Amino acid sequence: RTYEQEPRRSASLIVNSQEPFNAETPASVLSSSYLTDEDMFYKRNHGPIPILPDPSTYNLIVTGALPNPLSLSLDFLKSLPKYTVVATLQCAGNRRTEMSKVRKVRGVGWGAAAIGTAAWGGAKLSDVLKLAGVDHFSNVTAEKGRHVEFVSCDLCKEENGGAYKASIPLLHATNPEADVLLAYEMNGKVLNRDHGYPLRVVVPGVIGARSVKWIERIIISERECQGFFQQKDYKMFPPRVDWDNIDWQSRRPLMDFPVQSAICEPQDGVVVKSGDAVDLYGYAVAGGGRGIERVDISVDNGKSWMEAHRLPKLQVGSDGYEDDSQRPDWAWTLWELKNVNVETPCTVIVKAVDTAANVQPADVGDIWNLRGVLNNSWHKITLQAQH
Ligand code: MTE
Ligand code: MO
Repeated sequence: RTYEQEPRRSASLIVNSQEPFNAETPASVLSSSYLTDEDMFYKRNHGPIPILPDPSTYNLIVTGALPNPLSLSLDFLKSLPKYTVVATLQCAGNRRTEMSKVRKVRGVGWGAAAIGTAAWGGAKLSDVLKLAGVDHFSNVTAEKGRHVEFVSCDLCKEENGGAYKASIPLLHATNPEADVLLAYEMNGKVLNRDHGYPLRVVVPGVIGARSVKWIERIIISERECQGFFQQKDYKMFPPRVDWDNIDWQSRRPLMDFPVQSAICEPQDGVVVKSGDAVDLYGYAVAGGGRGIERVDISVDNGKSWMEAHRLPKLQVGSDGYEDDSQRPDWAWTLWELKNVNVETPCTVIVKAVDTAANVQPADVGDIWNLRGVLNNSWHKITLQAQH
């Protein structure tokens, strides 16, 4: 298949690669609304966008090591209890370009906007697996089942022309509180082609690579997915490992993303008169359902710190949690710090602390890895002096 029937896209996206289409949101758009508009949401692809048959003929196959294999129509999936989960999706390659400045890494370059937050609507994967006979809370488990593999239908060169696929552990998939969705809606609208129409997986708190779009098949298996993206990509290596001495099997596939934050406004490199006040805006997010405890800002390259104001989170639709304090934190915190006097030129830094007291590393060099994944080092911009 070729790239002749790609969907129409907003001209305001920042395109990092045309074929496959990889594009991110202008940073100032990210911090301007809690939910990211579908058209402006980052798009991360490994092949052409598939063209799906009539939705009335679509069937999701649930098969493998489980008591009752299923074939489910879209109408049936929509008849199951519907949950709306506000969750941030973040590519493991977010902020890769900064890491490449230390030493070149391999992969599509991304600024700080390979991330976005949407209200995802759909059925819970745990409900579907229960129908297939696998229940998190009883002794009915899949025979030899340890992993849940998601198989798509987009064809990628990394899979030698085969479909994109990934897996998550069975215990994660069957846990209703992990809120893993089979989503058919994004921000209250029918999921569009770029984001997985008619059905995609959303694994909240986990790197975007496991949230498989255009899903066709779910396979319960003894082993984790053996595909390229699970085994030979999206793993983190120490800085000493390079392409000539890499042993992919020595590391596990990435799951939860680490605590992250970025300054979305002002833009890096803008001119500000010394002594003037600036307004700073950005996001902070933690993986694994953890929230953001604190956002620290420095305008003197880390000599002193101020605390940013964390904006209230948005909750839309029903995610099934009656009590706010019980709800896992799957979505980012937008923050602002207004009226900050700056002596230019200066370096502005943001770093966040999550609810488990995890902090971001100061130096990108310490976490350098050859694939340029999980760059969550302190995010910095410079403000130039006026001449
Ligand atoms: N699913 C399929 N079928 N094909 C893909 O290329 N890319 C993954 C994931 N799911 C991908 C996929 C990656 S790496 C990311 S970060 C997210 O989708 C991006 O989702 P988005 O394009 O909806 O933002
Ligand atoms: Mo990704």
